[in-house]
Amino acid sequence: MTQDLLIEIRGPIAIIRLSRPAKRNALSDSLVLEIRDAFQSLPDGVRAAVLDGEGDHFCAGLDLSELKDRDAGAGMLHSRMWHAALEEVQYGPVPVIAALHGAVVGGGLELAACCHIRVADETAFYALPEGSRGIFVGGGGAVRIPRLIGTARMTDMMLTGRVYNAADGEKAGFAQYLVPPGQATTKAIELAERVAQNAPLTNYALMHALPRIAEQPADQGFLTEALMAAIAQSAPEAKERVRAFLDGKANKVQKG
Ligand code: 1HE
Repeated sequence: MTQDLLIEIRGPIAIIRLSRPAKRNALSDSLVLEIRDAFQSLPDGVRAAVLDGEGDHFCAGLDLSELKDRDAGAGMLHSRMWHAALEEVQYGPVPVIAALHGAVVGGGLELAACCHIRVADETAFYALPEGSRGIFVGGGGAVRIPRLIGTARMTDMMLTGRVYNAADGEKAGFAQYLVPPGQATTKAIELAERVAQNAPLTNYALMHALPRIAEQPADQGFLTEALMAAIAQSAPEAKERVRAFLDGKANKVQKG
């Protein structure tokens, strides 16, 4: 095991940092497994996580130096290993906010896509160089990226090598927040602190039920929604929060 992933626990927030800047945080097999392990073993009190990258770039994608000499069977198992690791991020214990800057490319974009919120600073750029390297996405990107930006945009990126800058990337749907250079992690932590205050069951529903409902036919989705709503509202924490509002003790929604 290497030390290419740094984990800092700040109260209810875990800050998880890709820390291989000399290789632009390229994702070696060992780093992918470290990410899996980190999300599998977050301490109990953690309620939200921030994922960012050290140096000038979030992540340069798959470590291409490990790609050589892999046959078809090994290639399939390698892709499945990525799937298993990134599922731990998407369907792990807490919402994850990605703080993006510089290159968010290839497998780095696949990693960002499995997070629940993406904050990008104005240096961020998005690309899928797999197309020009003669390979394909293998870290869940074929499933997750079209859900962010649409199949047509992803096809164009891979066929033509198109690179989206931060502003166009936000419009296309890569990131929900765009901030000045160097501010992505600060903004992501601020959002994580808000997320950490939610009832855990609400966060669970958003992470685990919402994406499944989105994949279900409408009649099944309505039923799943009703079941999840009933479970969430029956938790003592939900009752306390609703009571606090009715008693005038909770915040009103403020105009945006
Ligand atoms: C790497 C990698 C890497 C950098 N694997 N070593 N991803 C790509 O095709 C993107 C490849 N990388 C780049 O296009 C650029 O490196 C960046 C735009 C990200 C950054 O540029 P720059 O000028 O800051 O850095 P650099 O000089 O290109 O790279 C610095 C070092 O990092 C250099 O090594 P050095 O030993 O010569 O110092 C690079 O070789 C190394 N490096 N990126 C290995 N990706 C689950 S399937 C997913 C499939 C994919 O992700 S394919 C897309 C792979």
